Amino acid sequence: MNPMTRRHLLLGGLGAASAGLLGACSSPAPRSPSGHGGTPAIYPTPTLVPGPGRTTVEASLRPRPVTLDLGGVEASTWGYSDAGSTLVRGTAGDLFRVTVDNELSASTSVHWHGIRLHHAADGVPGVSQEPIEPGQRFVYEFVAPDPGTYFFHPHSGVQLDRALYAPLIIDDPAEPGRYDHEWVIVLDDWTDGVGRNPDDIFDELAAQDGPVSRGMGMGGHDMGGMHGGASPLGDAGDIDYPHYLINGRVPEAPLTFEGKPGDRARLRIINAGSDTIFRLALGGHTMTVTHSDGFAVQPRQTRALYLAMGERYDVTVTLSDGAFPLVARPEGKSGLALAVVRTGQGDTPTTQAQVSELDGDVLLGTTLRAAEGAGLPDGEVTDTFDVELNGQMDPYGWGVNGRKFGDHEPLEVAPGRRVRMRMTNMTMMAHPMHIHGHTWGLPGSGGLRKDTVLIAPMRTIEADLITDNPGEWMLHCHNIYHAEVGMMTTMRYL
Ligand SMILES: [Cu+2]
Repeated sequence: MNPMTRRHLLLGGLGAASAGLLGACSSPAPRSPSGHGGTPAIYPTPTLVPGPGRTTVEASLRPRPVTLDLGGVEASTWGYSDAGSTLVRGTAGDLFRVTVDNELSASTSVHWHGIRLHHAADGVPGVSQEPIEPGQRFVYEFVAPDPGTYFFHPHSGVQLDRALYAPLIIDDPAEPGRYDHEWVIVLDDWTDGVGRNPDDIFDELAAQDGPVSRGMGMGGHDMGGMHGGASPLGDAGDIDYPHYLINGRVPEAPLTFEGKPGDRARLRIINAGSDTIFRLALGGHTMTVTHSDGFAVQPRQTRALYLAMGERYDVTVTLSDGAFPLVARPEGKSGLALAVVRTGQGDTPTTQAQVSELDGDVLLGTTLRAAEGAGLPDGEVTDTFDVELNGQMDPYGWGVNGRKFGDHEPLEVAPGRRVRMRMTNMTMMAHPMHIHGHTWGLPGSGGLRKDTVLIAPMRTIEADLITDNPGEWMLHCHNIYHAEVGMMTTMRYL
């Protein structure tokens, strides 16, 4: 479905009140989302005022065709800079002003994944803005209220499956920073420019036009193309990628992170993959998980953890003496992503490295608990919505509540409520569900804050949020192919 078709479908479902929102964004000229330039903002925009003593962080993104060296593998793709990626960093309470100049041949957008920002900066074409057409500029302005590890990417087609993503780090002014190194680790599944291109993959899948009726997915789930045996997360992703990357490098040419024995390292780990859940471990080490999707958790030790698409975890680790593989194994697929942590002598780990940690207990984020004071505050649930995840691999089709996006029924809510989403996965595959503009608290996990929650097959997860940020907000699977084929809906209130 092209963006225009989608926009029209969406407009058809919108009431008169919110049509004004789209009207406010209809100017094709470069504009600020804050309503500068004469168009009054529809929503209150207190979040455009920086916090006390905070500053403005300016950044520039130029999405464009680039050729990346993945480590002896050249890939023609689309990126935000010649290096592919452009990290954006500031402090909680800062005003971010990011200018996007679209040098692509396709329209694009930028979504600030996980940030509780005001609606006009959310970066969803057809919902919060017009697409940024080729040659156009769009300026995003928002205040990031919560510290943590985030990232950004287009909300346009399957562009995320190219190199159009980068970390967004929001520092905590109160962070004690008791570590010697901070490493940002980005995981990805890679095909663009070396295998089939993401748009072709999507077109082929979408052409199957499978049903998404309510109840359990009836289509056979063909395990024939899968590898690695059964996973507790059900069927693997839909796509076998030629490469799996850590920080843009194939495992045959891994990056090396250096330290000294006894150093403490903080790893901010982001799964920017489009169709791949990873198990991650640092060989020979135990990690302490400190944050999930930006928010503090009760510290938990583990030797391995799962990262679904769109999830982020911060871990700390005390480094041993030697050279160690940092590995991310794609769940249910063959291959792996690799980096090296070196503090001393030792052979450089290779793709043949045996990392026994990956085959032991693997931590699933929903088993974490919110840190003291970091959970969503308790309160009485005022509205409960059932959100059923439907679909199957063959014939390929994915949806929410028996409908594909465009034909979806928005969750209609009101401001000042505590909404519970009871999300049930009726399919044979795990789906990372992502909410925009809000951070859930999971009542089953002590109020754990998450914006991306992996839901295993035939499981139900309850996720609460407080409606304090008016707008129409996406709720969708972060498998980008599932989302684009229809596994998205919205929640809206004025
Ligand atoms: Cu999905």
